[in-house]
Amino acid sequence: MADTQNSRKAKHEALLIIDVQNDFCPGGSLAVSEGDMIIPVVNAIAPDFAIVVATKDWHPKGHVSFASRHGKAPFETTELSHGHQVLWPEHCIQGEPGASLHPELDQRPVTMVLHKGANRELDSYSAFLENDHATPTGLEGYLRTHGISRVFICGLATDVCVKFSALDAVKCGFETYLIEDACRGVDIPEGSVDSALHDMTEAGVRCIGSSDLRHLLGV
Ligand code: VGL
Ligand code: ZN
Repeated sequence: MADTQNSRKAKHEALLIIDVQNDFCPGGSLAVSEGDMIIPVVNAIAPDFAIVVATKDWHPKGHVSFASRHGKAPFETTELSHGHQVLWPEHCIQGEPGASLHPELDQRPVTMVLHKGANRELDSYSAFLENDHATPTGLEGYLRTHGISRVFICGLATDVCVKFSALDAVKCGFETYLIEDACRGVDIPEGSVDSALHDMTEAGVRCIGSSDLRHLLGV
């Protein structure tokens, strides 16, 4: 393990672990294929960072993103006042087991847990801004307070919350890296993961593998 007292930790870099929750892992209500396979990778890299944020999708019952609320089927879409909304199976309901971080995720290196999507009428894919693209979660301020200039992103799902978090990280001015082998996607419709990787790269996100990390961090 790298989390011995004298191991060096990256000081100006933060790790964002997006939504590694039971509902997004096999057996969960919105399971991402192989979602749990990223957990050993995340556990291995997190101790290299002094600042580690774990986000949780955290919806009240009857959330606006739930297909059941609209009498529609999961993965259909609807228009809301602030834009287009994909409708999901009910997932990550506040306080329920599906919303817990996966039990195999090592929470010891985590310095902040951020709950998002708690507004019943507004979804929040990004860890930085809710889906009105205006309401901040406070994460930018937390990272700036700690002198962070580079963020490394991993978690679930590549084509939803990971993608929007990475795009907003770039917009906030952070040098932004996606750790590809520490992410998995929903991929509905098929091809969504590839197009998400394309969009992120276009926006300036650097896609790396976990084996590149220690060299980049200089730890
Ligand atoms: C997510 C769909 C709905 C995610 C959250 O964490 O990627 N996906 N809510
Ligand atoms: Zn959600």
